[in-house]
Amino acid sequence: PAKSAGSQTGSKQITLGFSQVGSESGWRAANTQSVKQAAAAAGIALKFSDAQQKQENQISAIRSYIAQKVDVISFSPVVVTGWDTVLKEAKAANIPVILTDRSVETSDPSLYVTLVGSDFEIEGERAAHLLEKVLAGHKGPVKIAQLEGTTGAAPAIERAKGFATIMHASHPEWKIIASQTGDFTRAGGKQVMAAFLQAHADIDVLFSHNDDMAIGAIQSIQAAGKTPGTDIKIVSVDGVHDGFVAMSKGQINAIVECNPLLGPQLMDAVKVVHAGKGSTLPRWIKTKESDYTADQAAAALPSRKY
Ligand code: GYE
Repeated sequence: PAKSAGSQTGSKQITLGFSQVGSESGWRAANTQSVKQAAAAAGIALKFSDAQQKQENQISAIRSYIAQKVDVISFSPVVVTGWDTVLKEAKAANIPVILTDRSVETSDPSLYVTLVGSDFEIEGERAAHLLEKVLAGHKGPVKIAQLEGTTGAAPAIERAKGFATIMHASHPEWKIIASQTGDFTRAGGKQVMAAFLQAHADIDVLFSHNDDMAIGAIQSIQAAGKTPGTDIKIVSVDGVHDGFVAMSKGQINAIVECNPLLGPQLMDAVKVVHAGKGSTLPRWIKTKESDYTADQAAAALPSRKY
């Protein structure tokens, strides 16, 4: 029989079932592309489905991968809770699970092998430290509005937590006066920011859990007759292309980079797990990330990879 692309001598091609969160943001688009490209490059047969930010869709995708007897399952869990039942089904079928991007809360650590993704709590702390730089020289109270990611999602919970830790430890003058989810989308960011601006005349800072919501919020800030980046300082997370464009225009003041290009590390982990060596992997495979302020944006833009 003909050998499939990328397979080692005599070994059968690995099939990976991947359940993506959705298509909510520029980050997600880059992540999806990275997973597809890395699977092709590694000669791994990829079954891919988009859950449109709905947990029930992810659960059915995982069940269908179990029924199809894929070799490995990977998914980026939309929220942290509610996975034990389906993960136990995968375990019973002897199909190893690798989490990517986002983590789950579970009382049974044997239900997944490893997580390939970022440390979102540290990202929240980095956002607070970037805000310290952005506010350098500012005197007096700072009123902060926060656009949260999808409710119950690891990056929303942990970015808020990391930011609050630094705020409570070092900044009695900072206060979060409004905080709501914009579901990680531009439309959500725009709509929620418009409501924030109606309710509060005096917002100094927007902390947005991703660039897309910040970009949506910029439209509402402009519509309210204010200048984003000047009248309201903005710090966001991701570092997608359009975020960098907004930052190079001074509309976003600083961005915490969150790397979506997880495909190659995921495929490496898939191969190790498939070879039965999953126990040699760390429980958490992290990615390298940087911080950027508006003065660095124009120079960094041409070399951005997503
Ligand atoms: O920051 C956001 C996306 O889970 C890290 O999800 C990811 C987040 C990312 O929608 O843009």
